[in-house]
Amino acid sequence: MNFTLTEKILREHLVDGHYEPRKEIGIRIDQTLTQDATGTMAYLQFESMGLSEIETELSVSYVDHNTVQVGFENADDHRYLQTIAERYGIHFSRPGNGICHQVHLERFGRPGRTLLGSDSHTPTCGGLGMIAMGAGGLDVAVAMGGGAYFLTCPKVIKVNLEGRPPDWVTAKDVILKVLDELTTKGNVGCVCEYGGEGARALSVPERATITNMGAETGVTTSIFPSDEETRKFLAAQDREKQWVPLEADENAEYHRELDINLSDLEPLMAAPHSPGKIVPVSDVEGMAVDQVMIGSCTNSSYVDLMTVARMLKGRRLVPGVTLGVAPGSRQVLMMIAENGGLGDLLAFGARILESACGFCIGNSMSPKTDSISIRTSNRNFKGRSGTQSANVYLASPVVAAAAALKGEIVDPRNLDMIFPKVRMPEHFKIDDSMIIPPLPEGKRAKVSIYRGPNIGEPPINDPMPEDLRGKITIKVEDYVTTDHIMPAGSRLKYRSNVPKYSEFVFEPLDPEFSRRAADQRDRGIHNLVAAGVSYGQGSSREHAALCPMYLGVKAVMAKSIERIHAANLVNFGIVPFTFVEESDYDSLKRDDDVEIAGIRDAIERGDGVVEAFDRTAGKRVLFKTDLSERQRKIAVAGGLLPYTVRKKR
Ligand code: MIC
Ligand code: SF4
Repeated sequence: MNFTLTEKILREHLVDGHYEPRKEIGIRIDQTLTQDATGTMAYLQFESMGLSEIETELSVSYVDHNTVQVGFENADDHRYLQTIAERYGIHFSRPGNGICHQVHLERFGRPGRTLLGSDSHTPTCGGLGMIAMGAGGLDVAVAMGGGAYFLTCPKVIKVNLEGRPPDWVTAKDVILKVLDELTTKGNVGCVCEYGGEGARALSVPERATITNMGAETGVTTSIFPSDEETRKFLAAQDREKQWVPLEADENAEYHRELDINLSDLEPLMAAPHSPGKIVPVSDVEGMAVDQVMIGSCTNSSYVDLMTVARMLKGRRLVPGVTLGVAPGSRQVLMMIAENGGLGDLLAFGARILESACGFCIGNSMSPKTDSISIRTSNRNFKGRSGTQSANVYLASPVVAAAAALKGEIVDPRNLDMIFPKVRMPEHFKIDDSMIIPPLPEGKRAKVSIYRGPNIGEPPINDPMPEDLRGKITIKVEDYVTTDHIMPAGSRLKYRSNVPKYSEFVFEPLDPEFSRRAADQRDRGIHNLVAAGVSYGQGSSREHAALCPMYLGVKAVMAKSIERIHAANLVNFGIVPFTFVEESDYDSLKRDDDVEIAGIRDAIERGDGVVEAFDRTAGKRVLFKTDLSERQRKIAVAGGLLPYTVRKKR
């Protein structure tokens, strides 16, 4: 047989179903990761399901998102997570140890294994030749308890990388080029598999930049072969024994092939307000910048930061610009501290931030009104930086450093400077003292779990009603992201408190939504959301389904819905409908009364097409539900939690 690398690993992990195009399969998950902003809810749900043991080879709980700790909430969550880890045999990466994806790549990711993480950038570890996927916290909780993870057999896109990138062109430009080709829509259910001589020449951290930001195309994951470079990286992390060679069969067939010649690439940027709005840096040269932020799980490796340090060494920051640098992990920070890179950054005028998500999630370093901010992160959705009027451009560390040097956007090829070629070290500094290993089994039961006042019980939904009688409570446009549905930034600290966090559902689009929805819910009216294409892009945050569920949302009616978000909707008992005729989107108006008689039966039967009646417009509208049998049962039960809990009884 001629298998793609993706198919090989998935087949090896198959525990449910048959590997056939477009069919749902269940796979065994070897490793899980959670981060604090999604993890608290994931573990609360783990507890609610009555799961008592971790059944994975390895599960790690990271604290990297909510580390600002204004008020007691974050610290309470951290303590809850630490005691949960002790109780259930989970590794605990303490705050300060780094961003989950960077640390997982350094210390835990293994070629050929499967990883499920409650964060959409979990595919970062695809750079090590593993199938690494993002999912909602509830799916991760189930996987931790030994349950299968369900996905549709993916369509595999082969990305052939040929040639070598010229000086000043980096891995970030490769993924920006891929985004330019694939765009941010239409890739649901696909996996990008990289290969070719150009791919072989990239180091693992460079590959990880590419697989990380592959998330922005909407693919399920991205993967590189496990080869000599993978062995080198694992050896440099003292983990050579975990290396296995892995690649696709020579005659494997792909859904689509994309050829990129790295020698032809130039420095690129993603312009406001989408990671898919790609422009050559040379097109925007000369634009004054206010802020430069270097870090995030996309570009905060040792090589990234040392390259920046070399560029800035001996120079001074211009007065009109702020520069922030957040090393991706404590390993990176300690190494640049020891070799003088950190001193060079400080001398230049950089503000050194904690090894955490920080600015990327908008909970610190928000730029000024109407500013231009150049960032090395992966998302520039409007308002994500914490400043609604800011214009965020995404770029490589060298483009960002060039902007910090000049106070304006410059194509780094035009700098009067030799490209500082920094190589990946042969040995990284290994110090895992900020990762607390699991307690011995005999000691776990005695651990008492800390629950501060910020930790609430996860709400459990009612089963789906027989008939749906609702109102279009909000109608939104195309490309609504989870940042629009459930804002993070200053609202992040309420992640463990669903009633409070629910007050901010759709806040950036319609601050009155939450009040209106709660009021309708209390009057027995079902809330409905009408949406355009790619609804739920971006993060894996299940709160974008959980909080609407709490407000009584029963269905989302969209032109298309992104993979992780659609799965999260089902997991919380909200039906993800898509229009049979997209033009019907235009006829639905806010506040229309919409009925779906016999919705429960229709979902149970799985006819695929459901008829709704818009009473206000006096019009019938047809919707599709592309749910597997398992998902239909979950939706009817009101979500995965009631489904699992009732099944157990
Ligand atoms: C993000 O980058 O948007 C986040 C914050 O990491 C999210 C997770 C979350 O919302 O907690 C993600 O990417 O899944
Ligand atoms: Fe953290 Fe940003 Fe990466 Fe999300 S994208 S995990 S917020 S660094």
